[in-house]
Amino acid sequence: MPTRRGTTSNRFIYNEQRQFPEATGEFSEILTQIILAAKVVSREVNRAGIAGILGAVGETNVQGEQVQKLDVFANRHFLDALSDNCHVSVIASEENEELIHTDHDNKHRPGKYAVAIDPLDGSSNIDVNVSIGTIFSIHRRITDGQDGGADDVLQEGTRQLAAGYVLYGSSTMLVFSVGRGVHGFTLDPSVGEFLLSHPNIQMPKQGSIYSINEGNFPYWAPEVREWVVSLKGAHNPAGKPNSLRYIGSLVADFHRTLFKGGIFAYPLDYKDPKNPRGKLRMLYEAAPIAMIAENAGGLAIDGQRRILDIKPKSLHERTPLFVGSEVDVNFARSFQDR
Ligand code: AHM
Ligand code: MG
Repeated sequence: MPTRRGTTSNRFIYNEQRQFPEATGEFSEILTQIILAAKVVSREVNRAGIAGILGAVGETNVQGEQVQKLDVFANRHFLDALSDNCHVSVIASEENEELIHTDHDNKHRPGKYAVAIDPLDGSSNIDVNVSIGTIFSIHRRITDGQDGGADDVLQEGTRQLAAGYVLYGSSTMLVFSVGRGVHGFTLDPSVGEFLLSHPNIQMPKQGSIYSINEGNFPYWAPEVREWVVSLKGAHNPAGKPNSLRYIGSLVADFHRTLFKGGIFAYPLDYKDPKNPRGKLRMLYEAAPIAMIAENAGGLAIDGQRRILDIKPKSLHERTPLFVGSEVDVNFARSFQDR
């Protein structure tokens, strides 16, 4: 597989596809559509910094256009891009309560794939110019017949064909895996392409950074509190107080963890009436991030169980998540077993 830096994401996907002579190109087309929408969303996220000039959300801006919320904009663009492609049958989006059926005009040729997507994650950071992201996951359909159904997305994470995210940060980056390695591409706005910048990403086996919303400390179970306290002392894998870094955007916090090692966690806030089952969603947050983590040599658990082994029961199911370097995730797990 060519991993020459500077290869465009589309060329890379095409080269990957050529490894499978039976591939029809349909799956590659879905990835290409996601990438196209990501470029449009990236442009809009960058423009949002001058929102004051362009007009406030809900108003008409100086060009006479209605100003949309960025998450609504992103949802529309990703859904359009995926529906424009007759290979996707159903989509689960964080922005839509119900499953979306894309196939209604394509009854003669039902799509073979199901997509779960969080079009713009990190909602608390959208309006303040802090990094946000898109997370996606692709499954092969398992239901028969013309229309897809919820079962097509409600599959274990181990069955994901591809997963990835786009980070809208100081640069826009695309990181994805189709099962063989994890690769990172950086958007070069001058040519409008994602270029391979980080081939075969490997997460460090161990780090010394933890990332968690520690304001939730009073809501955590005793073993989670004990674990976090130990990270501030010397009795942990790093043998010294770990550094705390928390942005509050899963994509950004995970991206740092992927490169620098350590752990990101959103535990069960079992005493919090807002999030009694954890905050993050299995289908379009935890499972795709877990696939990237594992394919880069890391781990992802819900405290005890491997995230990728869990079969979700509903579209917006929530889960606790501990993801990161192997040593650090196993250290967190050891507290659950006490
Ligand atoms: P969102 O889907 O409403 O944006 O919520 C998900 C985000 C994640 O990106 C992030 O890890 C987490 O919520 C932060 O939550 P909190 O603000 O409770 O720390
Ligand atoms: Mg989200």
